[in-house]
Amino acid sequence: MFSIDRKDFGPGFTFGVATAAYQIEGGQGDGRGPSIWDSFSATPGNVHNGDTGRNACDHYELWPQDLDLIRDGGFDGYRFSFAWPRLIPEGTGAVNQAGLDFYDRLIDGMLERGIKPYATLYHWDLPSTLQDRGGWMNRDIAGWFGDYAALVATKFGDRLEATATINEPWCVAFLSHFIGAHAPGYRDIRAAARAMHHVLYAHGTAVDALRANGARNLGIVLNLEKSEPAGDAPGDLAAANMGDALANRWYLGGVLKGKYPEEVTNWLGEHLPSGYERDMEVVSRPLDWLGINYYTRGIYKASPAGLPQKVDGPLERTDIGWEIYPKGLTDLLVRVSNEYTKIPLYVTENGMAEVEGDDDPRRVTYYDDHLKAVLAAREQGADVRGYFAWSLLDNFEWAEGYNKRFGIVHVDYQTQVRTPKSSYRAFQGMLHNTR
Ligand code: IFM
Repeated sequence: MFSIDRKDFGPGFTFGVATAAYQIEGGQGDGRGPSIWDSFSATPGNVHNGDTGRNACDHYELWPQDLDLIRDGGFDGYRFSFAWPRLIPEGTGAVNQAGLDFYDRLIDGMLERGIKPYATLYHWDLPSTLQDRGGWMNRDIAGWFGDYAALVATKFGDRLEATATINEPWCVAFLSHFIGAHAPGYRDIRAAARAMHHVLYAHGTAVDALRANGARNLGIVLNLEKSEPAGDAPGDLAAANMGDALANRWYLGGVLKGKYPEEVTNWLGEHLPSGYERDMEVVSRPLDWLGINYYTRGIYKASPAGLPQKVDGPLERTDIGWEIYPKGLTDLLVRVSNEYTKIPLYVTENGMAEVEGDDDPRRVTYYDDHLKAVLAAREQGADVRGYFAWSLLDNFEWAEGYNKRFGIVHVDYQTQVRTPKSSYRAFQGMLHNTR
């Protein structure tokens, strides 16, 4: 059980769970087009055990029982993502009616159960045909993404509580085009520089398209880390500063102030799209809320290669190796509130990977401590309006395949049987009958 109570958060605070389309849906036979994660995961060596999202949690068929779990847990909201290739199989042009029908059923199913739909347009499953045209490296993606956003706004906007454009642009750009760990798996500074700008230019373009077509309550979801130096050496301090600029300030500064950090523009230099400055007004379109995904901190030391190097810290870790550091969440929420924006903040993801099992006491403690960290941030003036646990279900954890489990509900991937874990029961105990 948690040590805190729903009442501690006051009336109107939203509790929810989060998932993403490619990680849970399966359902590839309805005319959905291929995505970059289908080809990336089919390429030997990219994903643990050769796992793919082909079947995942079969949420495409089993969504009614998944929504029942959300309702029965007492959650107010469900943060889900639309699969772009399910709605527009080639990325642009023809729309897939079966895809529209699926999200109609899903959204209506939420509303019938009293669950508020929090949508994300892009959680990493780019239509493969758009990758063939350069994907996030091609400036035209802003227009392609804007058209897709307009479709979502037109078909579903009146039923959505809130809509985010992009989930975790750092992952879309840097992790996928510079580090190469996620689809499309590039390791190239020019590819990264272009993706880093175009993902935010596409975000702003989508905000315009969503608003023009009647969607309301618009935001973006950033994954932020608490960047800290390994020691007091000037090199470590500089490394932590650059780590912070790359992970946090590029996105916070771009979206909320229309300005990228100079350390990063200097480093990227000629690789950035020329004239990117002219796009910054679009990049920084006013938003209604900001989503923050928080998992851990980053500890940096100077590296001879020039770029900051992450090192392991001494704290207890989750099953994926990330340090458990609730204070980092408080610090980040307060920092964003003090330095960047007064729009409402939401913790749109927080959670931990844990070894398989239905009894997950470490996860109960993790959630309890991070919920207390949210309360501490609110006491220090951060306007945090909601908290979404990652994730409702064990699911396809990208390059880790099905090996890492983040769910508050266990999934047996052979039978697709769902079993609530102790952490689900802890939320249920706190939330039940209070919606
Ligand atoms: O599973 C991911 C999710 O898709 C994005 N945020 C982090 C989670 C855990 O790695």
